[in-house]
Amino acid sequence: TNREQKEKVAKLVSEKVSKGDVIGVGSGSTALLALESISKRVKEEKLQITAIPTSKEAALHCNYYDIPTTTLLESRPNWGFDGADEVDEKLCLIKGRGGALFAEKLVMASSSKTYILVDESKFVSKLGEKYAVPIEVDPRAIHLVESELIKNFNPLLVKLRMANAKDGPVITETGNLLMDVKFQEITPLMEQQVKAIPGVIESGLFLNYSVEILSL
Ligand code: DER
Repeated sequence: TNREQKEKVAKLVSEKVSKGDVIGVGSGSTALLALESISKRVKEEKLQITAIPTSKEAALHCNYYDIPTTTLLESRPNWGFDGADEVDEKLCLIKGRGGALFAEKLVMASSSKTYILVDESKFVSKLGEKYAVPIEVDPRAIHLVESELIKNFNPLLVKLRMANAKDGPVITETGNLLMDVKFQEITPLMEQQVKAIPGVIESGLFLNYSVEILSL
C-alpha cells in the first residue's frame, strides 16, 4: 500500500541522521512519516539532533516527537528532507500544495542537500502536467501579478486559493495569498521570471536545488 511505501522511504531518511545534525524538516504527509521514523531513531540512539521546521505544522510535529527546533536566524541545516508534488527527470520540482513553499525553499536553499521523498505518483515527464504551480503573492499585488502572468506566459488558469476552514482566501504563514497557476509549459528560466514580477514573494517552482530523490 501507499503507506508501506511511504514508510520504506521514511526509514531510508532516518538512516541519514548523524549525532548533532541540524536538519531541515519539510511539510506535508510524506515528510511527517520521515520525521516519525527519525524521531524513533533519535530516541533509541540518543542522537541529539535539532530541526529547522518549514511550517507551523512541521514545528508542531517536531514538538510532538520531542525534537528540539531552531530557526534559520540562529542556525543553518546540514541537510534536509521534504516532499514534492511533481518531480521530472531533471530533478526539477513543483512544491507548495501544502502552502509552505516560502519556508520550504528558504530551508532547501540553505541546505547542502535535500532528500526529496516521493512515491511514483509524483514523477512526471513534463513538469506541470498534473499540478498547478502555487505562487505566493502580497495581497496588494494580486491584480498586477495576474495580469503580468497572463501577459508573459498566457497560462491556462490563474486561481486565487480559497480557504476551506475560513471564509475568503488562504492566508500563508508570511501573511500573503496564494495563486495556483496552470502553465502551458514550464521552462528553465521561469522560476526567476515569475519571482521578478513585483509582489511575488515566492513560487512553487524549485528548478535548480541540490536534491536527491528517495523514491519507492
Ligand atoms: O506542499 C509541499 O511542498 C509538500 O511537500 C507537498 O508537495 C508534498 O506533500 P505530500 O508528501 O503530502 O504529498
